[in-house]
Amino acid sequence: MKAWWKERVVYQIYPRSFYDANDDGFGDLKGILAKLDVLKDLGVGILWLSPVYQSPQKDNGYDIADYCAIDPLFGTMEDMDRLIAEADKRDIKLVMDLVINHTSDQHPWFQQSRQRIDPYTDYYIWRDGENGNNPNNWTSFFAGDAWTFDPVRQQFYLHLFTKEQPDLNYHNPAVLQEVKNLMRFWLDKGIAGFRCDVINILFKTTLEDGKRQLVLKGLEHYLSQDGNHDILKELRRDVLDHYDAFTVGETVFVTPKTARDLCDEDRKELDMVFSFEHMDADAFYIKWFKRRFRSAFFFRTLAKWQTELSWNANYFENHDQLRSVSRFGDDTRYWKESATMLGTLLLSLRGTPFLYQGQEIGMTNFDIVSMEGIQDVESHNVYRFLRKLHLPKRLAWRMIRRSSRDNVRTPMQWSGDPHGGFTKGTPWLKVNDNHRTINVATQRDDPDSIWSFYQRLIHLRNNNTILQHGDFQTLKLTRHVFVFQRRYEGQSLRIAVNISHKRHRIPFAGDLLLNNYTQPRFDGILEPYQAVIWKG
Ligand code: ISL
Repeated sequence: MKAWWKERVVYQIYPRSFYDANDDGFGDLKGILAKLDVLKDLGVGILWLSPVYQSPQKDNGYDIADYCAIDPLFGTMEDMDRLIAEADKRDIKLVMDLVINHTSDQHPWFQQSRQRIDPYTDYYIWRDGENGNNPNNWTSFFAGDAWTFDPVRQQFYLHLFTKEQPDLNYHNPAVLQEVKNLMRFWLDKGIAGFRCDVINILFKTTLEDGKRQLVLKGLEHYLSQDGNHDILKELRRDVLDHYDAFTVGETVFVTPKTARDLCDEDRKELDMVFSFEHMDADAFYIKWFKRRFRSAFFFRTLAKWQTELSWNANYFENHDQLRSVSRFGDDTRYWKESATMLGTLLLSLRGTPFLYQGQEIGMTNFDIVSMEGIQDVESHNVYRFLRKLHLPKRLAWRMIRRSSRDNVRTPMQWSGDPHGGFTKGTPWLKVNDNHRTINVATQRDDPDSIWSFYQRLIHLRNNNTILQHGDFQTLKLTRHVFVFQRRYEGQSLRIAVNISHKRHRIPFAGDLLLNNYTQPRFDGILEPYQAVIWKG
């Protein structure tokens, strides 16, 4: 099936860090509006906005207090309507974040639920504890207990994330009706679909104790349960099928098998899912407190998912992960080469490519120097947890520095001006000092920049049916080199990338369609971090 969402490149916007039009230090909807032409010029066809709904912002909007209102931090509903209309004029589709595993504790549903006001009494997961203890041993994704006692209701409620994010109760059919209504509200406004937050953990089959393990106790009782599949099928049947909408699920701990169960065409649940396995390529070594990138694992995992799923949601970065050029590339000596190599790989895999803001200029991890500079609620929770385990401050900070989501949330670097041209006020999170050299303004003027390379790359993908629809075959996969082929209707393209500092010789050659070095013909030598695409 040739759906529109297979042919376009998605660009994720993290609104609070994108562009600040009113100089209060936070990015906003008017800021996105102001930059639409730049995005159009880059060539992206779908924008995914991280949450802009009304929220106390405990988890930067992933704690929603009103699904049908815009948070004043980001603007008004009028701004949103205008953004939808202006994007549409430019043939750009807008996708919103759908966060329905939990709400904010400030949501009126929760406020009424804690007072046992019907029909909200059972909208959340409430239980008595025994002798003042938690109802079970489950732990939260953000470290610590998954239960908090509410003094008003005199019961515990479940929260798989922060305590300000109570989990909804999908054993109550009224909750799913609410979800359908809010989805229709946005689809009727003209949005084109949803990125569905932690969408495979909605249904808690039982509340029994979880297996004994260090992290995430309880997972087996709520991960990709049958009840979850039923919910997704119902949303598809009753809502999504009535619109030309698409969904991408953020699905934690999926394997190719469980992913297929969620997004195979005949299952009618989600259109595609984000998997996480390739993100394990730089496993954390406690002994050295160092990240080590296993490039062969990275390539092998990508190839495995390419082969095992008919369609993937491909990404190397998002608002929860580290900057890919710092993580999988070399953000100093081969900064430009590795950023463009990763871009080439991402956009030539089979599936819908997702870029995260700043990736197109090679933004790097943050340069924050202490815990005081960190905003991410997860980092603070984990830090507290590590300190409780008596880890010395210096080591705990080192762990946070290497993993904090703030690495990727520093404001977008628009120019070499103060605060990277992101705001004239005080930014909510410090802008990386390297904005003086790494920024959009400089790169858009330079045909040899990462931004200009991405523009050519996106243009190529937007206009090439082989890259959009072709099948995938690995031709060569070593620790440093990945060569694969895409074929469509009797034509094929070959792609080769080198993810190392060394030169490599491979038994291929051809006239190049795209190259992040300068030679017009490929003679089989791959320079450090070189990426090439040729017909063959
Ligand atoms: O971010 C993670 C690790 O650093 C993941 O465990 C993450 O919490 C998980 O992928 C779920 O993420 C999503 O839901 C969270 C929110 O904080 C994230 O920003 C969102 O992407 C709760 O809504």
